[in-house]
Amino acid sequence: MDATGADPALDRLYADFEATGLMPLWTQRGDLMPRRPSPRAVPHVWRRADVYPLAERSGELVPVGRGGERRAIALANPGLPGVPYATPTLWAAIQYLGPDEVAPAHRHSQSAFRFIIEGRGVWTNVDGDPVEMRPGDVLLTPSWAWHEHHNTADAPMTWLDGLDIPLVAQLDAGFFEFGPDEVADRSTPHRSRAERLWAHPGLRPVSASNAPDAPDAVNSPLAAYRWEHTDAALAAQLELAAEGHPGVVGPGHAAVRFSNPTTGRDALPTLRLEMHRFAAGTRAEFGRTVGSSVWQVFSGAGTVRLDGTEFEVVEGDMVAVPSWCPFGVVTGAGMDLFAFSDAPAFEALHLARRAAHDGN
Ligand code: 1HN
Repeated sequence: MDATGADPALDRLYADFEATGLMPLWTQRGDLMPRRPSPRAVPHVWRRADVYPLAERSGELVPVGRGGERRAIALANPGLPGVPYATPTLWAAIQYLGPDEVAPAHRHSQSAFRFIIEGRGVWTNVDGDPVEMRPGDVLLTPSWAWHEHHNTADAPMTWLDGLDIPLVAQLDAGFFEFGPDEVADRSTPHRSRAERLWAHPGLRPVSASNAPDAPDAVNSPLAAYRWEHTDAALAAQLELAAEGHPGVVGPGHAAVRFSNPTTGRDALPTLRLEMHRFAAGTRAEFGRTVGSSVWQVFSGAGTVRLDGTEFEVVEGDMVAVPSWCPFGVVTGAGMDLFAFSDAPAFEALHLARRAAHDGN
């Protein structure tokens, strides 16, 4: 069926469709139902060496406070012009907080986490529980939790923020509320109350009100996942593999998922958070996955392969992997990669799908 016929009656029909707020399927079926995902987002690498100096310049020039709320600079995928989205579902940003600065309290329906690659001295207060931010840690800010950040150090601190902002925007599900202007709690405990209650392997507090089927059990009660635990878990996997025991994802490839201790599921309902360790000389193929992800090199260096193109990456570099894009990692001396993805949302919607290799 030809939509651009020379027939004046047909032209009038199309004009009347438009005037009436209608669009015929036959002129656009291929875009509505591609044979396989054809993302507008492109594979992309943001270099720490480019991004972090710009965050520092922002710190000198742009105040943080009520209104703007956060000095966060989003990774904007070149395939998604005009929006601050790393992928169609994921927001990723570098946030910069100077000495003595405060990012004021607010809450939103979007789920968030922080991943720290360097620096110390910032506490994020989540629903009244001050949580220290240290390198290698993953911190949660579940949907609708109040949160503010304050820097107690005399040096600035920078970290990665991940949120499900684009997904929530597409679903028209966003809510936001300002909190009080005054910092609720400037105390600086090394262990949050959440960790004191929950960070004991395999030990669930008997008092715990959040039963696995309670509505609030979709969010992990553990406010922080500390690097010492992540590192020990990854090291143990590789040691076990060297002793001939199971546990690794594949040869030289250890990984852990940050999970909700009340359910064993993902720590947040829309975001999957993982840390991957690739031993020296590892070649790992992830194949294709429906849904997108963002990766940040925590330590080491290596090569990521995105749809056949190789990019050298070093500590702090960030990578966007679009849906169905073949993805692989090759390491020389070894590399730790933090990853976050929209996988739980796709699994909940029964849209998750994988292909082992580059085939369709
Ligand atoms: C937010 O609340 C944070 O709490 C970071 O640090 C980035 C981007 C958009 C909207 C809210 C944070 C954000 C954000």
